[in-house]
Amino acid sequence: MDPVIGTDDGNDLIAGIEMHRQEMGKDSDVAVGSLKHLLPPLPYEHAALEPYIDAHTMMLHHDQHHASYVANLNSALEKFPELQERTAFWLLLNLGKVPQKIRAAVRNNAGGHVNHSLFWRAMSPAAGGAPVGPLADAIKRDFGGFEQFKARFDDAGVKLFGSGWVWLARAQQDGGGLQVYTTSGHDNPLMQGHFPILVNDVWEHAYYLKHENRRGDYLKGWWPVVNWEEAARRFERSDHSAERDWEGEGGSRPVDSQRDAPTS
Ligand code: MN3
Repeated sequence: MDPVIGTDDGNDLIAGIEMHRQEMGKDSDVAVGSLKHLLPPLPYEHAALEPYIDAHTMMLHHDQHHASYVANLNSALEKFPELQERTAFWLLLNLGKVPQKIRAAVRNNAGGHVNHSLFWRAMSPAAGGAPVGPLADAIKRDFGGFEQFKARFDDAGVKLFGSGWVWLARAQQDGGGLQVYTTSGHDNPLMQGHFPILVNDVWEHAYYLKHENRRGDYLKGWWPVVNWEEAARRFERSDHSAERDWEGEGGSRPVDSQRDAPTS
């Protein structure tokens, strides 16, 4: 797949790499060792999603769990400089090009990094309500209505055995219909050619402090923090994107490349 990223975010990332290469005065095939995956900052305070998601859960979830996926991804790539400049999304979509020795670690940790990056942005303080516009129309068309969609989403999340994620995703084939389903571990819908629109984390670490074993309560109580503006943006973007355009959708954010870019 073409490694060039077709998004604004990606262009920033590529620009950062190019600046670094120029500064280093090296050929473009020299690996950029300093371009490590970084933990993106939460787009709001830890306590911002209270009372729906408690601050302590958010602190552990972002500052510890997500951070550990980033650290483990960097660690897995340490001896493979040729892979270090790839985005987390690229790695996830090109596991066949990742050496067998680190493939499972890359799948788990690049996936964890990408999915959590999407997840933080899927939520927002003072959010909730219902989607409007083309996404609302598509939800009505494909699920019969917003309430039916939510029931389907909650049901899928409850029924997932073990750790994973529940998604609203859009197929690229078959008319681009919306689907609700789960993935295990940290797999992402893009791995099966579906564009992720909305996601909730149903690993126990996402809800156990507040809801203990009651995953259904967590799922039902999550809707008031859903960022429908972001979901609508992703839905509209999915109308006109090729697979290579999706790489900037998670994992590597502009803040990452800015941090990585040399400060001359
Ligand atoms: Mn999680």
